[in-house]
Parts: sequence; structure tokens; C-alpha cells
Amino acid sequence: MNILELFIVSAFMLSPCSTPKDTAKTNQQEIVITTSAVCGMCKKTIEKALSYEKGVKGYDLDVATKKVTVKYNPNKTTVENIRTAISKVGYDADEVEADPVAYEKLHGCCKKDAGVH
Ligand SMILES: [Cu+2]
Repeated sequence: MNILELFIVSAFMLSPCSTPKDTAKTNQQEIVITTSAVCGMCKKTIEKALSYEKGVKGYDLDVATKKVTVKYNPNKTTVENIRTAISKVGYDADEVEADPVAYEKLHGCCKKDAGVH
């Protein structure tokens, strides 16, 4: 590679597409996942599971809508990992069904058929 080629490649890499501002933006994404949470205890269980999850930067579960908003770093985790983490503590996460063993261990008031309360 001669000097001219090196210069062209460098200029390309320093193009506006890779400014620090854009990088910061892609380092955090937000996803809304529909869960089967029905009460405050579910909220605590799911949020605790998310707090242990690598790459998760923030979470907020709204029991009334059963939706949890998760802020995460897409370089460190994936939406699939986040859904799996929720499933592992006994709750549905979008199309991912609750882990049956974890679901059985849930408190009676936290089962899906308990209804929102
Ligand atoms: Cu519950």
C-alpha cells in the first residue's frame, strides 16, 4: 500500500459516519418487551434479573401494561439474551415463553392466570 492509498483509506475511516457522537448513539438502544408480569413482586423479580444481565443499562417495568422498557448496549448483549433472562425467572418475554421450571416456582399471585392486581 503506497502513501496515497493510505491517505485515502484514512480519510475514509475519518468520514462523518464514524464521529464519536454516532458511536455513543449506537452504544445504547432501547427495546420494549411485553412480559407476563401481574404485580409489584413480578416487577421486582424481572428488574432484578435484568440488573444481573450484562449490557443492560436501565429498565422499567409497567405492571399495568406488562411492558418493560430496557436500555441496553447492543455491543454487549442482544434482545434475545434479554428475553431469555426474563424467561429464566418465569415470565414470558414477547414470543419467548416463560421457562416452565421457573414458572412453577413463582408465587401463586404471580402466575399468568392470576390477572393484573
Ligand atoms: Cu407477581
